[in-house]
Amino acid sequence: MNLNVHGTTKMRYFAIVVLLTAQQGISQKTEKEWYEYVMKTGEPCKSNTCGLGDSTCECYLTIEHALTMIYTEQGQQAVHLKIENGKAVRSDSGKEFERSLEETFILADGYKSRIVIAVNGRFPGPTITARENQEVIVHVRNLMHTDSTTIHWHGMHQKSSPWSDGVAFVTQCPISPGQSYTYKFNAKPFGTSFYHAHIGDQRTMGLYGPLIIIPTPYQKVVLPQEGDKVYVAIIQDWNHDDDADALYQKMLLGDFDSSGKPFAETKDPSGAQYSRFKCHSGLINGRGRFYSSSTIHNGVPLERFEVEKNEDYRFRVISAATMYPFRVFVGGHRPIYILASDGFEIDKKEVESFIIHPGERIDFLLNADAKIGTYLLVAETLEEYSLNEYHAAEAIIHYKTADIDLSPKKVTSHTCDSSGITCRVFNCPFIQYPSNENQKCITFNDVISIDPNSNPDEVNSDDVVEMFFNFAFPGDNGNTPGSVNGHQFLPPTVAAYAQPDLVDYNCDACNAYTICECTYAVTIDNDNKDKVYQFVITSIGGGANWSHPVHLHGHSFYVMKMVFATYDSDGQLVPNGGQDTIDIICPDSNKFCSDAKWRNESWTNGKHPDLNWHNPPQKDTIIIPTGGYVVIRFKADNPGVWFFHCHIDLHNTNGMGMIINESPNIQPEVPNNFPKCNSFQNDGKYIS
Ligand SMILES: *[C@@H]1O[C@H](CO)[C@@H](O)[C@H](O)[C@H]1NC(C)=O
Ligand SMILES: *[C@@H]1O[C@H](CO)[C@@H](O)[C@H](O)[C@H]1NC(C)=O
Ligand SMILES: [Cu+2]
Repeated sequence: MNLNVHGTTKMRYFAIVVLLTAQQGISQKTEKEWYEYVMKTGEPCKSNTCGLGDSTCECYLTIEHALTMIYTEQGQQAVHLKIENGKAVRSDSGKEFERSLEETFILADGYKSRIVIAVNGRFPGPTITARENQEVIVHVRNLMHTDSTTIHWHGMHQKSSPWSDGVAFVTQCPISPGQSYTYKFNAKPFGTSFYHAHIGDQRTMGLYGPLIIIPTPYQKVVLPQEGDKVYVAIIQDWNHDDDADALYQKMLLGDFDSSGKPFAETKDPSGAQYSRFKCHSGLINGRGRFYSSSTIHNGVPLERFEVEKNEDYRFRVISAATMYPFRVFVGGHRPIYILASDGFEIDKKEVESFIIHPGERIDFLLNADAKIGTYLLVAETLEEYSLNEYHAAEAIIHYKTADIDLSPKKVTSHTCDSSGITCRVFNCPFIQYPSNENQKCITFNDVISIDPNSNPDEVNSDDVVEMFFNFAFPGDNGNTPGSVNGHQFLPPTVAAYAQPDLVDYNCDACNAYTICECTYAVTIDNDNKDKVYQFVITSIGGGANWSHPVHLHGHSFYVMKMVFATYDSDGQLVPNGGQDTIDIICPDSNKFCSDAKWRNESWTNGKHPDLNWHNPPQKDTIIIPTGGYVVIRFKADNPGVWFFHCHIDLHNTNGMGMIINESPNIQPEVPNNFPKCNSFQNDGKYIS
């Protein structure tokens, strides 16, 4: 270019160069540079997005394998870490690291170097914080070598974007190794949510992270919602030994020690069973301590929450667990106050502790009113196990002005004596603790919604469609797969939403008397009337004995009623005391309960006489207590193909899930060029 000929050209050129320079570092980065940039900073989203007044929230997630207890510095040999006095130090020289660096280490429970899936080099993944109604854009890059992946945005309704729900083979094809995919969805509803892998058992490997949606400023909500008085604690049950597929095999076949002795399965305090998945330790925000006995731990540095005396804090607790429910309490602090569940605000409830099941989120308020010092936030599994073990996730709550104890002793739970205050425990999967324990269960029947987005009138209709779904392990000896109404879920081999014609939904071979494997789907709202649906979700019959946290995609539902089995005064399940002998009939003699009905015919079509119409709470994941049932309602106003499944990862992969195909005639078209997957088989023939 001859810059001397036209002065104006030169000026314009100059202006463009200045503009480019000013924006360098923000909008001029290539996609690859953005992925690298957010890995370095630890903040997953572009800095000029996600704020108040921004219309979008744009983030980058890199998924790759990583090892725990290893530190790698650019251009240097990797260093193995060991634990000393509540710190992670170099195992060769014992040298300590700066705290800010130590905080980025992937430690898990410090037991040995075990493989995990990291997001942006972190475990768990970084928190994405968006604002209600923002368009969330998340670029996901899969750098794992052998595994494909997808990410589900747990709690988001995905209205008008059902293909962005992230369920492998239901709403999309998996993202293959080396490939990237961009999710786009509206941030709704507000509250505490999370993102996690939705293929196989990858969540078990650590592919999860918090997703927080801040309400718009005009919403009437309980504060704080953001800032330095809000903390996030994401919980997981941790196993040392293996990767997710090995854990699945062990659930099926048994888990044996080197002498050939099988590990015992554990039970909850009521006698309900858990499947074979050994919880070696619990993690909060990726950190936990391994207890080699009931009192001796290995001192792994825990997540730290700093508090100031007499200030109130909101803790957003998320369960990313694979299997176990956790009972959460704060040492030295009682009561705590429940503020929200699954993102929905509820009337403040005073409790000693609460129970959180896989897939649930519970916000609580802590008043930091104890003597200044170091305390523990504790989440103990509900398991009953041998006296010389302890399965709990812990994090430090530290009063800023106090000296810190980096390796505090285990905290035993509060005493619940009859002279003092009975311990109120929120969200038990059973109706009562043994009567001598002085602990009282508060359930979702006792909760009042105060969420500004709740409107139970929308499900108060005389024209209700009622359906029964039994989540259980029914079957004959040797063949008792996880199933819904006796259907073990067979995932499609294509992206079902985008390629409905290539999915074999035929379940004709299944009936009330058989257990079978097929792609179980039920169509709702076929005539596009936004009808009200009432689901009666049960865990009854011969395949009961486990409680299941059931999650519905695409909706939040109103919890109209939770009904439990029969328990004796010691809080033990009574044999044959399930609701299939009380409110419900299973017509099949096998007790598969795939075709359940109300015993009292006048209850059919949504006429259960005892539903909760007093501001029922809204949720998207609810525990179905063994032998019991839960009645939920929602309005079918969100066309899409929604997965409906047990949120225990290993139960889900075993087949305890199904598809709700909502308003198929008006489902929105996928975007142009939406990735489709080809099956190697077409019309029953292999393509060659
Ligand atoms: C369920 O538990 C009861 C009582 O503990 C037991 O008798 C029954 O065999 C169990 N059923 C299954 C399917 O494990
Ligand atoms: C059936 O339910 C109705 C409505 O709750 C009740 O009035 C009636 O007594 C019940 N019938 C029986 C046989 O329990
Ligand atoms: Cu389950």
